[in-house]
Amino acid sequence: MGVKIIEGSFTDTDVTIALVVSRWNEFITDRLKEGAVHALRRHGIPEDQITIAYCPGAYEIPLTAQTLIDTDSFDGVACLGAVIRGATPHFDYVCNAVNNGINQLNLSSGKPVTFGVLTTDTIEQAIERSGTKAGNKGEEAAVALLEMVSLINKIKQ
Ligand code: INI
Repeated sequence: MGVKIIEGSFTDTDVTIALVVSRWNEFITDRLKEGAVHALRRHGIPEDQITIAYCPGAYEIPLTAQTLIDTDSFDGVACLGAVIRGATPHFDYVCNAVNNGINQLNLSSGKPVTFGVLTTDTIEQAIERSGTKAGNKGEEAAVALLEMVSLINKIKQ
């Protein structure tokens, strides 16, 4: 009798995925979206199983994601946004709201909602994390979502 291990795989292509993409700092969030779609395609997810919902800013991401989840049409949601620090505390309020909102939604809905929201001090840091020297956080959020969808399904089986 061995240890029973449950882990997600990346081979299940029969999944429906939603991406929430905020338009603020669109130069960055468009790259996150491209990274996410590219990763899903490379994992064999057909395009007609991917839905993209655009919202104004990162603050609006949690409600958009919650509304998508409530339709029961998606196995999980990847949230993509970019909050870049300015001269006022606004940054902290937006970061707290999007972080708390996504965190709560994960737990209350029981469906995976992944966090591909950049929270950076500078535009350069955001560029580095959206497809240049520090990878692409949109891609990471999409791959983490596939793993989580598979893991949650396996645990429930
Ligand atoms: N929204 C972002 O997604 N990123 C930002 O950097 C940002 N800044 O810096 O203000 C931002 N603000 C808008 C916010 O998300 C809401 O859309 C707005 O407050 C209306 O509710």
